[in-house]
Amino acid sequence: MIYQQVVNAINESSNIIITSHVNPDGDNIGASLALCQALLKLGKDAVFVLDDSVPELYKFLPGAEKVQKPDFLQKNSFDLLISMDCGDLERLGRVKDYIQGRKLINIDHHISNTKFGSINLVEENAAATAEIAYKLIKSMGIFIDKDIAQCVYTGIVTDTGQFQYSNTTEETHVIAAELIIAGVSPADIFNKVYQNNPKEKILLMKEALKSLDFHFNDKASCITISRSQLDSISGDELDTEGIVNLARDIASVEVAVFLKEKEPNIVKASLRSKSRVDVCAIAKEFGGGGHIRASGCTIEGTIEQAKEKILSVIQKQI
Ligand SMILES: [Mn+2]
Repeated sequence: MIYQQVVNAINESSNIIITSHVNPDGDNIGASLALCQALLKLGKDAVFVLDDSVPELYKFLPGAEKVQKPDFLQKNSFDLLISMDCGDLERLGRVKDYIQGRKLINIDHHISNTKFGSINLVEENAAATAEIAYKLIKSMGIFIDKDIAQCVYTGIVTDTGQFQYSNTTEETHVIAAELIIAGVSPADIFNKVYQNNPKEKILLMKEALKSLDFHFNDKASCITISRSQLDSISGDELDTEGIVNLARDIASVEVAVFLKEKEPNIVKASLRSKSRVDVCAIAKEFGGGGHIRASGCTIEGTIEQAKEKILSVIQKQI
């Protein structure tokens, strides 16, 4: 069985690198930190290497202060890489440069996963990669302490939209209950993750909402934000997670898009749907991917051009 293959590969290795995708979120940070701590308990030399910064929001998670940048791989030897929550090699950023000829375990739940590992533990029906990490840690007989439990719980809560989305199953809730038994305080996690926004994030939402418009009999909605709007609110790269949900959570809307101008002529699109449209298929048309109800891609052109391109693909599906 695939879990046993992963366990065997871990048992045969001593210096293990855990890595994950750029533009991190609660699930990839939570799942990676959980597995990293479990492997440390197993006596492995395990390090989480990420080609990005841990978002401020998730710095409370145990182990977040020990995350290393890819230059760590230049200076240190390792015998196994484990990629968490990453659908394709490109999203590993500069870590990709270090995988040639290495044993690589790919643990993920994205439907668009390209199975790039030497071992692929990909469960498309898992609500979060943190769920898979939890099952793996349990199968290795490692005690799930409060620290590990907090990381897993945060991954599950964020990737299920606080247990709202259709990926939320009976198993998700059973695992969540086990994590509470292990010491997690749901109120504490929700407070830290959802009631702790920097003021700038809400100001950014206010600015972005000015652009909200509707298409195809109000079944699609779109929010955009330009580079200059972003820069006018903060010099730092602001967290834009959650903005697309403002466009989605409207009665008539089935598909919502959020377009962010990353740099001139590079637009990052986030897509959400409620119950019918496969937004992973839409993202794939632009070289992106993700899940059926949540996906993303990058489109070349101005915001206006990107909007026109993506709306024309949405029109065919809606
Ligand atoms: Mn995930």
